[in-house]
Order: sequence, then C-alpha cells, then structure tokens
Amino acid sequence: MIQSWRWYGPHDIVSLTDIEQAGATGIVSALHHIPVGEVWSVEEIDKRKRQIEWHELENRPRNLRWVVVESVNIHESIRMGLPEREIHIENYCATIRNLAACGLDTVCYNFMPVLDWTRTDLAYQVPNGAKALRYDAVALAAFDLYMLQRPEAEAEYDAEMQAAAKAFLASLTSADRRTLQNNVLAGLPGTLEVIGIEAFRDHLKKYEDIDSGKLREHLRYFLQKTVPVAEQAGVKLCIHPDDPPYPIFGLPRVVSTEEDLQYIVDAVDSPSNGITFCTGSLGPRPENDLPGMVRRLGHKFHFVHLRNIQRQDDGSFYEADHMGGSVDMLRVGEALVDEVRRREKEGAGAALPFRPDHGHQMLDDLNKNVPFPGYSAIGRLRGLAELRGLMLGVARDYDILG
Ligand code: DNO
Repeated sequence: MIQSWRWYGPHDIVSLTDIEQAGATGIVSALHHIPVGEVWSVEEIDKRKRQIEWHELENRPRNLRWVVVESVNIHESIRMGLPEREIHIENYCATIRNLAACGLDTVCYNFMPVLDWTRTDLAYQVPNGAKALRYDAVALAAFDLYMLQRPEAEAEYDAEMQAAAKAFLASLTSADRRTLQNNVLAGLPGTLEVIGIEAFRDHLKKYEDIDSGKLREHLRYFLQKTVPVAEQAGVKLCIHPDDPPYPIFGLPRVVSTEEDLQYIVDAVDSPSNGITFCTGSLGPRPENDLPGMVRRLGHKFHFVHLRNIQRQDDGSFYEADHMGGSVDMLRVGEALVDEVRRREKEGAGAALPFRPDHGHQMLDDLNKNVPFPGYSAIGRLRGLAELRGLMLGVARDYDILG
C-alpha cells in the first residue's frame, strides 16, 4: 500500500517538504488550472510531475512520486448526454494518453452533477476544539426550501423537517445565511470559485429531465468510450463515490451504493474500469457495508480514501477522527490488507495507494487560513499516522507499506 497525500499544487499551503515529513511517499494531484473539458498537454503534465518529484533548490529527486491523478473532471455535457459530449470525451481520451505518456497510470474522477462534495458547515467544532466539516440535513433543507426556493423541494421534505428547517432559518443572521450559501455552493475541489444562487438554479434546470436511469446511461456511454483507450494506454480509471451518497437538490446520484458500484464495474469489464473506495463518502448511508464492499469489490479498487464520519439522528453527519465515528475503520483496514495480500499472491503487486482524506483543523492550523476545507496539514498528518499504524498492526509486516 502506498501512503499518499493530496497536494493542490504550488499554491497549496502545505509544502512538499511538509508532506515528506508526514511520511507519505505518494502524491495525489491534478492540474486544477486547466478548465474542465480541455486536454491536459504532455508539457503541463510533465511540469507538475517535475515540481512534485524533483527538489529544484537542492537539485535532487524527492522521495515522492505522483501516483494518482485526482481528478480529471468530467465535462457537464457528458453527464447530461448532450451532442457536444463527443468532443469532450475525445479530449478526455487525449488527456488519458498524455498522462500515460508521462508515466501516470491512475486517474480518479466522479460523476456528481453540478456540485462535487457538499457540506453545510466548514468549521464545526468537535468537543476537543478542533474543527471539522459537517453536513447538517436541516440546514440543507433550509437552504433548499427557503433560500434556493426550489419548486419541487416542498414535496420532498416531510412536515417535521420543514418545521425544523424554518426554525433553523429564523435563527440565522444574514451573515450566517451568506456563509451557509457559500458553504453549500463551494463544492469544486482545487478552486476557490463559488457559484451564485442564480447560476445554480440554471444548472439545476438543465437536469430537470435527467433521472438516475438516464445519468447511469450517460456514465455507461462515457465508460464504453474511454475505458478501451485507458486499457490500451495502461491507465486505470477509478470512479469516486457521491458525497453525500444520496440525491440532493433533486439531482440524480448513481455512485452511492454497492449496487451502483457493481453496475459500473459490470458496465465495461476491464481492469481499467475501477473504483476509488472512499469510506467518508459511502459512510453516511448506514446500509453501506464498507468492510463487505472491500471483500466483494476490492479487486476493482485502484485508490482508497480513508476518512471517518459520525452519523447523527436526523441524517446529518460530521467528519470524525479517522479511527472514531460510524465507519468501522479497523474492519475496513483488515479487509484492505487481505485484498493487498491477495494481489501479492497473484503477483499483481501491492501498490494500492491510500490517503487520509480530510483531516480536522487542529493545533497551530487553527490559526491559519486554510483555503481548501479539510486539507490543512496537521489533521491529515494525524490521520495518516493512525492509518499507517492500523495497516502495520493488522498486517504485522512492515512491507505492507512498500
Ligand atoms: C473531497 C474529495 C473529492 C474528490 C472528488 C473526486 O475532498 O474527496 O473532492 O476528490 O470528488 O473526483
């Protein structure tokens, strides 16, 4: 297993030296400055690779390797099944080939319409004073019903939730409302861009006629076109689950359950059609049996995000310590180590990269301005240290982290 760490590029407040000191050897990065849908050129990819792997000042290689591209994002026309998806799929294939030419072989992506991950609170204080990301079902309903004023929303929430949402909204100052809106609409990783409420309404409108059946078809179409290209180039695509793993704002979701994942891997049978297993994204749905998913689908995992969440009574959750919360991380760790052992036996190599997904904002990081929520240094350092210990303890073998 490769201990890896997400790095947003030269503007990240966490430096590559910090990451080396945290004990990671794999870097997860993307060319966030290239607009979604455009081709990543060999030149740009190589430039980032060199930034990561070569210590310019000391003129020596770093002990870091760019192991996963997270993410090459999918153009909205592909999710919507529009005619112009053809050009964007072609561009996606060109990017896959260019990445392969630069020695990159693992590409993560997601298939969430309009927004990437969604939270309502980016500074939720846990009892020890650290800050975490939280999804509050009542706050989301309040935003949906009374700020966004989505026409279909009223029919989707029961009377109790509507009353709670109304009371919650009444408790907010206008500054609180602005913060809530920004938190919900700030879903795109690696950008500081927050779309406005009008633009968001327009995006939602475009999905009026796209239900989960159609979205699945669009995903299958994308896979049928890209997976053969990836296979030929020796690249492994791995889809990231929805976060949270259920529909919000009436938008369809198709990567939320084991059945969804099974559908996806069956859609195109190829080693290049795989999964990014993310415990924090799949965890909010109590019926998702995470250790079981590792046992049944682990052979399709190309990348793993380990993060815990604490489920709360009303459908809310917050990001808990990596070893605390509702996800049984111990059992997940055991199942992952077994999967890696299975690969070793088959001679397939054990190079499965995992990363501590988000971490708490804690200690000195509480005084810093953290541009990318969840991605301060110290909370992830703690997470990685705990996960490293877990894997070593379960495997009873230092080579497991080779
Ligand atoms: C959140 C991440 C997601 C993930 C993308 C994958 O921090 O887990 O942003 O990178 O959804 O495409």
